Amino acid sequence: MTDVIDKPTTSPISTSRHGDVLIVTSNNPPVNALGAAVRQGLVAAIEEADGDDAIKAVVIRCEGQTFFAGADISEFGKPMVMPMLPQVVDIIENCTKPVVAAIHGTALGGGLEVALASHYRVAVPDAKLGVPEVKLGLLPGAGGTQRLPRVAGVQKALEMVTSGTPIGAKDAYAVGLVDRIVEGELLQHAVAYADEVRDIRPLPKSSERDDKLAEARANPAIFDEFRKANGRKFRGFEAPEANIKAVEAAVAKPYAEGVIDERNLFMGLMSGTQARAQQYFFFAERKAAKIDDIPEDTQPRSVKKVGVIGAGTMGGGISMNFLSAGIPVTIFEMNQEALDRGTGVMRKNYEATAAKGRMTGEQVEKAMAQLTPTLDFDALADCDLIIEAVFEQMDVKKDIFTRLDKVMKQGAILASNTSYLNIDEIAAATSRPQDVVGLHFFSPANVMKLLEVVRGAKTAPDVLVTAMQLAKKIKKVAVVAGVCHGFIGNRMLMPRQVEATKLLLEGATPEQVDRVHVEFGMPMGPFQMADLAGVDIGWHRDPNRIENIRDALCAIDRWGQKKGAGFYDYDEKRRPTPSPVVQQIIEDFAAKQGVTRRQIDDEEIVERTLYTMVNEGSKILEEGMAQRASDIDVVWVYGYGWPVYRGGPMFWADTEGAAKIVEGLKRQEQRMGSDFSFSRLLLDKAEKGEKFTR
Ligand code: T1G
Repeated sequence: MTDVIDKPTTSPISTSRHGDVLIVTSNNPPVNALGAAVRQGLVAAIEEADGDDAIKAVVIRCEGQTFFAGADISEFGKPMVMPMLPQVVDIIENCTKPVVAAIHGTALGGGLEVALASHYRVAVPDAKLGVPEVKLGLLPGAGGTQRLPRVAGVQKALEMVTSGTPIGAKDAYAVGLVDRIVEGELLQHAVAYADEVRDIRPLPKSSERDDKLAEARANPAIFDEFRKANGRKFRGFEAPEANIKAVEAAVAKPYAEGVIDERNLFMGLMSGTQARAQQYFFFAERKAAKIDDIPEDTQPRSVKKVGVIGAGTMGGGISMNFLSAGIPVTIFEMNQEALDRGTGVMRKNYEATAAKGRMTGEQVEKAMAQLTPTLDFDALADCDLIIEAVFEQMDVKKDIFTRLDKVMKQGAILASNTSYLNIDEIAAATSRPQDVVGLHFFSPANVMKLLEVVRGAKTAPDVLVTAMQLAKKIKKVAVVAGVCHGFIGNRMLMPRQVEATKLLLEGATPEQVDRVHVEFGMPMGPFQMADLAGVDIGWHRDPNRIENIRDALCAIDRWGQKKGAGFYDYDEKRRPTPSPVVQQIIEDFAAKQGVTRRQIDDEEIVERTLYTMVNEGSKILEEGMAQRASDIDVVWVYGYGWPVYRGGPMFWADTEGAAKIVEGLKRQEQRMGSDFSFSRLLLDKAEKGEKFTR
């Protein structure tokens, strides 16, 4: 029998020489994640450097789109393969030759920790450096929480580890995180820098630096001040506090002890549900971009010019997404006054962004210069994509699509921003249903990241691929939804609203229902949300026709925050207080309907509003209205602020367990009456003890 010869496994790490500089190159697409083979290769390279007197310095660099973008997240939860990253970075730092990290793309997480353990860092101007572990429910677990404050200072370190937001090379250079910004050929400059430093400076091991800790040592209040300033943002999350504690340890203890605290805090987070939820969500968000039944090589249509019909809040917000991405927009309205108002709001929004320093005045002008307002419907004819954003009335939409069918060039994509109407019915008003798709933006459209791409029965594959690609270009997270009332998000919102309103009649108060949701982790509860969005949305406008609590509120001008009163009363700073008027309206309604009010516990509110959402999500899955359970979670995290540390409704359902959810719903079934019916899929999962999301 022939010997079994191990296939030579090519390491993603290779070394080469440039004079007496050892160049260590990682080639591990797509993002040079620090998987086991990369870690092993880095250790071997440092050993090579240490073991060869002819080598005077080392450069660590990466091929492809980016410097190391962190640990390999797909390894999490699997058996550990040595060497672990903390050991690797210590080996780099203890290399007897100076090590220069050559940074391009995004040096993130473990990638930045490799750079921090290197003695010097050079970067190209558009490089970004960050520690996004907190977004995965973690903290930098390879010395990052101990080295970063020593190199960049405590305040900057706190901001970076708790936000997870990368900083640019210039900002990094300003705080000492990057030693030199180099234009042009990065490797050449990095080698030149290695030549410069090898003899002139002692090796500044970042783990031994203390100069930037002094201020925090003198003012330990910096940590509690930071906690206070960010309390709201971190509410419910475990990882930000653990990150702060790790940086506190860096200030209070020697490196060798602080790094043990870091390890313990890291392991504590890694074993928790929040980290699992947030790591699940990292992949869920990326999976949503894939359409399972469309070949990967389907070519998108070219979209060089977008037309928007309607310059209202939605039309304006939608237009801004494309203008900000450098795509010209022609915006159509029925009259000059509406057109001027709409474009004025867009300019105001841009100027507000510029005032916050997130845009320059020049960028505002550039964006607005690509906007062509028009009253001439035919001016839309040469657009590659049209997005209709007029009010939610089917006959109005059908009329517009019939007109578009006559005017638009062949191959143009015709989209509706409808939030729940039937796309197939709209498509049937044209001779080109294959070109019709739903693009459901969430308000405010220029801010909210979620985009539901509603797939009609006849929507062509390349239209869908174009929509998904455009979404990425305008920085949206797109999820494909089927044609049903409310698609994915709003469809799950309905049972929540129905039960929440019934709970008011039966004895709960708006503030109790909202509190349960806010304590759960939602940014606001159903009634706070109604007051923010407008209680009058969908109201029939007849103050004499009062059939439910909302009608009663609208009839007396309680349309929500915009009127200073809705389910709550609001002061001039829009701070809410419970309203006796509303309470009386609720009690009158209950009396009229013969409902006996009773004490309602928080558990019932969870079961009747959150469990029913899971039930609806399960129906969406069994009807094929969403490709996968994780897509539903992406919709709810990005569209409604579901706490990402709970993964999303379906991931959360798995942590609760389908059986427990079915049990809770059975307890409430009677009270919910005909408004409720069980999802067969949910019952099935409960019976078999199966999960939705993994
Ligand atoms: N591990 C594994 N796979 C990753 C990955 C990672 N770190 N980052 C990206 N991918 C995959 C991703 O799933 C996708 O796969 C493909 O690469 C392209 O990603 C010890 C513990 C780098 C800014 O959190 O932020 O270090 O879908 O679509 O838009 O302290 O990816 O093609 O199959 O996002 O150009 C910390 C996460 C890890 C960075 C590029 N690092 N990645 O964005 O591409 S924890 C992160 C990103 C850690 C240490 C700790 C982005 C990107 P597929 P993509 P992109």
